[in-house]
Amino acid sequence: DPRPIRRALISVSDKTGLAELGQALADRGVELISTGGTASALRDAGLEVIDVAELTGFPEMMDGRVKTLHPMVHGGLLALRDDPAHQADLEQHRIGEIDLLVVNLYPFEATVAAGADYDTCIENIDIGGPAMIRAAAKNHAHVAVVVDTEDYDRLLGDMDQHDGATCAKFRRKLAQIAYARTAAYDAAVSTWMADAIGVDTPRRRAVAGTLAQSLRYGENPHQRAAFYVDGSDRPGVATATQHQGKELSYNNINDTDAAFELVSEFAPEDGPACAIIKHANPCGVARGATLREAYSRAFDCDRTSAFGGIIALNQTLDGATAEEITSIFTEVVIAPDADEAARAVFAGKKNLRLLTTGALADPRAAALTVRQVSGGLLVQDKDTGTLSPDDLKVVTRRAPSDAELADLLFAWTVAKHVKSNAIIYVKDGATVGVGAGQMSRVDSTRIAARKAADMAETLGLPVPLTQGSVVASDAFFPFADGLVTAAEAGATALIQPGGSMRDEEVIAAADAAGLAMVFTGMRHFRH
Ligand code: 93A
Repeated sequence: DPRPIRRALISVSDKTGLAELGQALADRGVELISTGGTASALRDAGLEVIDVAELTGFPEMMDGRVKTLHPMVHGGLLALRDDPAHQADLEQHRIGEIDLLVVNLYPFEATVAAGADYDTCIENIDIGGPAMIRAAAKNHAHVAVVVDTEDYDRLLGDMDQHDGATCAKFRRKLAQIAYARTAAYDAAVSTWMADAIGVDTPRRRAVAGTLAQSLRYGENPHQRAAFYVDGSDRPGVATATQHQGKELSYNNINDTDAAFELVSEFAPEDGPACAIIKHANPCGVARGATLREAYSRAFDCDRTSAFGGIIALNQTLDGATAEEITSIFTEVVIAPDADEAARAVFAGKKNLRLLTTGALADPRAAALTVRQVSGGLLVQDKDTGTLSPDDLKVVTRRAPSDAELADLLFAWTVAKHVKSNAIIYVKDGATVGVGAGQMSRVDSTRIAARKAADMAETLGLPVPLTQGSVVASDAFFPFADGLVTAAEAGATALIQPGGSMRDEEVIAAADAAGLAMVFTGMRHFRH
């Protein structure tokens, strides 16, 4: 059912390709109607344009808040062309049909991203644009709606294929894209407002996103993929600046997010810290006297896995650290900033992506995590749980020493970012063994200890670094076996939520091995 295009309403904030589109439509005999800025731009290009104000009989008013909200516009968009009653209404009120709507909205997302103040963001919420888009999309049986400058050529192509008309299939596709745009737009407004006023319940948040990047493929090459952003201006992989290297892949984005979220737990003023991520799990996390030392210590947790990893740093990347990083292959480095020396070092490594975020993420800021299941979405609060020493309950005869306590809290923080079952051995502010994603907790405990033993061999150490370490477990030990394994590996202290039916048994095993153990009363599952 091709529909001819005789009249078009064009109202665009982004004037990219506007003159060319206007010209192409005029060449095809289409009458153009436009709002203020769009009309001037078209006139500047030498085209004839009817002002919306002329159509509606009302001037644009209230700083442009009311321009197109009028029956002359909405009647022209919504009238069914094959319904005699609708046609009678058009005639009675002298409303002309509008066959094509071209709108792109006030740049709300870009305004938020630029750090604009509250009132400026509010003023950039487009009302008339989405109203027209939704009207035209609803009436896609008769009206074509274009919301993206990238679709101008496709529109003209379709018109040329159909003698100046558009085909039903194309209009349906355009309508679907239009609703995706208005849904994402309102979700961005809601997300921004929730951030601005501190709404912290998953039940009152909108979930949608704007396409930021078409990805070459998904987790695997046979899966198509795309990256959507939610309009939030938080520091992170979605808002970072990429300075060099290829486009990020699906897996890169996922891993870089995990790396940056983890390293953001370590405030810069508490000293340098580094996290190295592989397959969304940390294979090394460490503090250091310098950033370079933090990186080296993180690297020494599991040198094998660190190859081809993602590195996140909690301070400005400097030249010495950059130099150290380039000694092996790394996919992505993300940091709040990178100094000139660091950028110069990386400039020679064309495949290495460098991302800067301006600041660390706030690990305590309320946010949502969304996961898809067949037929739905699971939405929950982000895990922002944090502990202070006062929250800990010592359950063993021996209490942890100050040094053990510092390492226990470090290990607990890392555990939050490791897939369950998570077991983390830590010594002197560095992970020395990470057991992740196993179906049984005792296996994670064994794997982490074995990896530490392997590293001791690589590093030529007389004993594995788990000797004299502390251990964190993201959830309670259901049996004593995991704890016994950790004690055999040389752990001296343990942190875990507690709450198992067999807590008494586990505590007794800890006492028998001379371990200090604290309960957090909080769990950090991450599946
Ligand atoms: O302030 S609005 O929500 N009120 C309206 O009635 C309205 N109609 C179109 N903004 C409105 N628009 C938007 O104006 C369009 O979505 C477009 O982004 C912009 C184009 O304005 P101009 O042609 O003056 O540059």
